[in-house]
Amino acid sequence: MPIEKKASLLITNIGQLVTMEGPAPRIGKAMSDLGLIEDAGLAAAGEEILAVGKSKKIGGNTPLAEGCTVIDAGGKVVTPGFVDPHTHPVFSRTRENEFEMRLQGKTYMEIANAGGGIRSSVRDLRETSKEKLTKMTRRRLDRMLAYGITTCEAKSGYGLSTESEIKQLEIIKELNESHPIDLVSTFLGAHEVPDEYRDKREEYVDLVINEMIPEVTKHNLAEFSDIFCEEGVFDIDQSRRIQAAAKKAGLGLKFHADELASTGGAELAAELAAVSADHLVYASDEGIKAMAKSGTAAVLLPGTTFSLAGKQYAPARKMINEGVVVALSTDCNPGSSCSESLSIIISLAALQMRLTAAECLSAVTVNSAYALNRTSTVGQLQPGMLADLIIWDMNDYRELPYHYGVNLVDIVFKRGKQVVNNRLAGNA
Ligand code: IZC
Ligand code: ZN
Repeated sequence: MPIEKKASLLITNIGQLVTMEGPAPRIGKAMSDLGLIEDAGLAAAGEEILAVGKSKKIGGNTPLAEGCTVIDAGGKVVTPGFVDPHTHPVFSRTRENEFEMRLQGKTYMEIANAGGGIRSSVRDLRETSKEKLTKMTRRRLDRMLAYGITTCEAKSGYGLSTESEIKQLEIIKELNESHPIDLVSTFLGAHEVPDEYRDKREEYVDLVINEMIPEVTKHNLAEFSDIFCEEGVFDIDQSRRIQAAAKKAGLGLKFHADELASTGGAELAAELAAVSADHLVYASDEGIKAMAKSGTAAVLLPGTTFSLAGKQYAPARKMINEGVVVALSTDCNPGSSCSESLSIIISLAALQMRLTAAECLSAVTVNSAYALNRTSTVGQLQPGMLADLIIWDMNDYRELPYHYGVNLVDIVFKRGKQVVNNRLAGNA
């Protein structure tokens, strides 16, 4: 078949090309289908993929533009760039002090109720300059990119006043424009009740609804609205009020649901047709069934359970059996999951939730793109989609969960441009 556009990037001799061609999202058994092409090639023109197929065909048929980057992948694995659908990357101080307190027996909620937790990050963020926060966040995004994350959701939620929430969302906007990673912005004004509203919690709910949501949408600073719907934070009625208002204002919905206790968060997310409900460690059977019906993605965060030294992980197999769209994320944040690596999350999902390597790959590409309303541009390597891809230092994709705790990403392309080269000397 003749190809009209000229390639600016040509990769040949790919041992396993994970295209994820097929349905988006992947449900049930389809999660195991990677659209795998062996001995493959891939061509891109500018920001977009031009063609994928057998190495000989792509290498032989593709007209090359002047200065085209040509790479021999040496039989290695290529996958779509990872899509991380749940992160809190804009924060100031890290909270390793709380990690130590937990090792000594305190729980996440005990620390939060004593004034630590999210509220301590709020105090820090409010007194840190925008410039310093931008610089700190940029370093975290650099690390994510080095681990192959090319699209990432980013939440506010450490401001908890109109002004400081806007400050965070403006940082996300600025970094979306200046950093290679594409950021998807989420307003999380209902992350916690800040210090100054502890004895008038309903007034804080009113502030989120009547002032923050209108201000955020007026300036077009977010695509989604999220809430920490949890015992002792925002209850089901408050969550319904806030998210119904956000939906009315045109925002897509996400939930922190059933993370530490079963409160009916999954059911509420399904009722309001949320795009995703996240955590879900204690989601009820009814909640899981309701999410399958409403098409609400389950974004699972095993790094959080791991980092909180929890014993119970989200019931991923049950969700897959029930037909829920399952995605995975780092939950990168200073309190409960301080990591920029989706690779370690994949190992945890395999070992603790019994996902296969193929299911994990679906969960960090096509299904996580679905959890961000991005299936038309990312998560699959198909002609016309963004040339976001990872060349791995591995010959079989199943090495991904198995070879853990190290970065096996070799080269990352974002929108057709090489943005990371971790290649070890002697591996070229
Ligand atoms: O800063 O503790 N669970 N939000 C909900 C978090 C954890 C982040 C934090
Ligand atoms: Zn979170």
